[in-house]
This record gives sequence, C-alpha cells and structure tokens, in this order.
Amino acid sequence: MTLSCQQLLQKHTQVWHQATVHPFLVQCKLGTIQPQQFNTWLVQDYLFVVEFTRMVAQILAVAPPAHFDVILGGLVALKDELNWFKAKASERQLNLNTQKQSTCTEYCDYMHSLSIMPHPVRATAFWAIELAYNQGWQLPGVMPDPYAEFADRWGNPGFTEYVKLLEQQADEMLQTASETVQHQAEEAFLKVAELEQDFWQMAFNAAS
Ligand code: HMH
Repeated sequence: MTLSCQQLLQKHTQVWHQATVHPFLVQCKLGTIQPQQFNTWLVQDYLFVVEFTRMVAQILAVAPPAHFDVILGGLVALKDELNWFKAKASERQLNLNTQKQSTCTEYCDYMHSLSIMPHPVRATAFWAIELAYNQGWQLPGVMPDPYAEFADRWGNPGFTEYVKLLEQQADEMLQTASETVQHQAEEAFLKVAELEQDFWQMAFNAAS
C-alpha cells in the first residue's frame, strides 16, 4: 500500500495537533500575547524562512519539471515574505541580524539534513512545513490587529490552495517510492511536527 499525506495526518492526529495548536497562537487570537513573545517569534521565524527558502530552492533543483510551476510560485511568495518580514521587523524596531536560538538552529539544521534524502521525503517535509502554518494560523479563528495580517499571510485561501498542490506533488512522489523511502517520509513528517511544536514553545518561553 502506498503512503499518502492524508494518511500521515490520520495516523498521527495527536502529534499534528500539538504542531498546529499552541498557546502562542491562542494568545494571538485573544490579543494577550506579550510583545516580547511575538517579537521573538518574528525574528526567529525570519531566520527560519531564510533557511527554508534555501531548502525549497534545493528541492526545485531535483523536482520533475511538471512540478516547477508550483515550486517557483512558492519561491516567488517567499521573496515577498522575506521582504515583508523585514518591513514588520523595522516597524517594531527589531534587529534581524541576530543569533538563532537553539530550537531555530535545530530546525534549520534538520532542513539542511534533508538534502541527502530522496525527493519523496523532501516533498513530504516541504508540504508538512507549509501545512503546519496554514492550519496553525487559521485554527484559532479571526485574529485582532496587529495579528490579523500574520494569520492572513499563512491562512489565506490562496495559500491553502498552494498547500493542496504541494500535497498532490508529495503524494505523486510517494506513489512510486519504495517502502524504505515511504518510511523515511513518515519519519520526516513526525520530525517536522515535533520541531513545529518546539518552535512555538521557544517563542512562548520569551515571556517576561
Ligand atoms: C517555523 N514553520 C515555521 N515557520 C514558517 N514560516 C513556516 C513553517 C512556513 O510555513
């Protein structure tokens, strides 16, 4: 039997819930997140997205040409996102030229470690990373300002559609993957889920 993204979500509901539902996001929705917590997330997520962009570029380099359109669209969105992060940081007078916290480093190192994995594993991780934010920022419901803009960036219908296309691409790659590679894809999904939870917790811990 071939593995699919939906099967991963169904098999690991608990870990995925922990990756996408966190007090950090609940407190954004309630408007009670502390600036120090939010700003920590903002700076660390910028540093994460820089490395994530490199990961996506490397995936493009090995993807079948039929997948280029979606991945190139993702890279264009990341170009915009990196500039947007810089604008948001500047509004808040945050310095982006700073060190990664250990959780952020661990996540970035993990993304780089995927470069030696077979393409189906990387496509699955790519989908999971984007789905985590797509669901995470949507699940709490409409957020108050200034958080609405952040929730919309990853929760908007266009982004949801993009994540569905990434799922189709990952599923297609998994269909012809060996059992070993399918197992590696499942491990990657679980690792992404764990790191997502840790990332929220890292920012949440920045409370004064
Ligand atoms: C930690 N995961 C993290 N940051 C992001 N910007 C994304 C995922 C994007 O989907």
